[in-house]
Amino acid sequence: MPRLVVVSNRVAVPDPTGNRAAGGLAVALREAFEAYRGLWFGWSGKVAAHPSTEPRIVDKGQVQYALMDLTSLDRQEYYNGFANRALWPIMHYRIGLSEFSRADYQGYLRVNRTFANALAQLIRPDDLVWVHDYHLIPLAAELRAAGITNLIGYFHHIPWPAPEVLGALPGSRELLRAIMDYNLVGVHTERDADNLRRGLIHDLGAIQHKPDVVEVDRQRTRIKGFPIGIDVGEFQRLAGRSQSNRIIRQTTDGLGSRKLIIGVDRLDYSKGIPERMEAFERFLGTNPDQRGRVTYLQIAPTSRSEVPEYATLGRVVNETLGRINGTLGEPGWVPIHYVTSTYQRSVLAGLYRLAAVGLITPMRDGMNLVAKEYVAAQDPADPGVLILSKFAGAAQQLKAALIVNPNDKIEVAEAIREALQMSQEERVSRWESMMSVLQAQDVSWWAATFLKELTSNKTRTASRASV
Ligand code: GDG
Repeated sequence: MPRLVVVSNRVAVPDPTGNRAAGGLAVALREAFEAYRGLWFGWSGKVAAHPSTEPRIVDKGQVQYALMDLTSLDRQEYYNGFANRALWPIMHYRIGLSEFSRADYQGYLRVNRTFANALAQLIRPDDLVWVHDYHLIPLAAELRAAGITNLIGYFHHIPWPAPEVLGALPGSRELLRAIMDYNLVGVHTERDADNLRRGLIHDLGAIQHKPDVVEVDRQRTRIKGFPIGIDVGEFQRLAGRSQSNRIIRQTTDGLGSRKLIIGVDRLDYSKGIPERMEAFERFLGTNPDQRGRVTYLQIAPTSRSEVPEYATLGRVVNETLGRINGTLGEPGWVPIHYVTSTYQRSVLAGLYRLAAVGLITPMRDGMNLVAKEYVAAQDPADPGVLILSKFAGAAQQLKAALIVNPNDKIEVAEAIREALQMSQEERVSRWESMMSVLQAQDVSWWAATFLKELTSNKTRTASRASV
């Protein structure tokens, strides 16, 4: 069995008590690491004045963690700068928010090169290398330059935009060129895969072979949709026993007979939080009988606070929230509860289950795991209703949700009314249909399918034909 080498911007090392990390990627890779023995390489999250060019190795049973520190300039240019201020907005179709700086781009390339050179020393001939996310697009090209010929896969966790959008970013052709150094590229949806293939054809003159294989300068790569899933059983279990939790009991008592609408998102402009609050305001305006009978809880852990656009978003959310609660609230009833703390997964699962409506309306999202977690956490006999943006990758799978355009506040407001009035029979039928998708394509399926495709002969023979 080959060893699995995972590379991601941040590495989730289990805490000293041995508890397994609960972060998204850690959960997603848990079973893959159990199947393969592995190494997980990436940024420690720490900044040092003179970081070592060799990783710090932490051994935890099946998995070895290889941690690199960054300088504060690296963090500024690579992470806050190019990855989060230039690439993230472009990938989410927000050209106007994208701040390109050549210095940041150079920093991004520099960190990718440093990581590749350090990682190249650790890679063994049969290792399977799996790189994650937009921070590390040039990593394979740098690994190839360092002489690594192993199979290397890349999974892109956020949307891949249409070529006309990506083309607005200086350096986008180089990023596309760097994609070709992977043997397999995974995105969440066929729409994203098609955007990437079209970009390669349009900007690099790639030739398309089979529907999912493209070739540039006699080098081939396969690009496909692999929708990420969740650990369905985990959320069912956590939600099922959540009633004993203090926060869940207090929330239940506080609600009384009121219905709960829930939104859970990192505080990020791609998630459509102010727009969603305004849609809820519209719902209350057009359904005055609902005032005092429904509460919207928005959990929004603060994220990327060193990036100016996120600070601006924080202010916009506070203003929108203040205005709505100020104008529509009453003594004894606050329309929107807004919290920026992070909750334990067990609490989150309990809150999902309490909520009659999951209101998940990103302006763009690669997949959106919250939508899936909300569905998995429901009581099978009396499930809530998912309202889901058509611009979340999850909408391609969860077709039994109420699918909305988050730009259309009237449509979202009407979906809220429809969800609150929906019969139990219809709720159960929609929920069952969504659960069957979640169970068929859960997180183990996702990792296993990607890795199987990466190791398959098909990929091997179709890739790097010229090398
Ligand atoms: C990126 C892509 C893609 C949130 N609040 C708390 C908390 N969370 C957890 C959720 C969920 C995760 O964070 C968020 O995942 P999403 O998928 O919704 O969004 P991103 O963070 O933007 O993730 C996205 C994903 O990568 C995977 O490929 O789906 O499109 O943007 O799991 O539960 N967890 C805890 N407390 C919180 O307060 N414990």
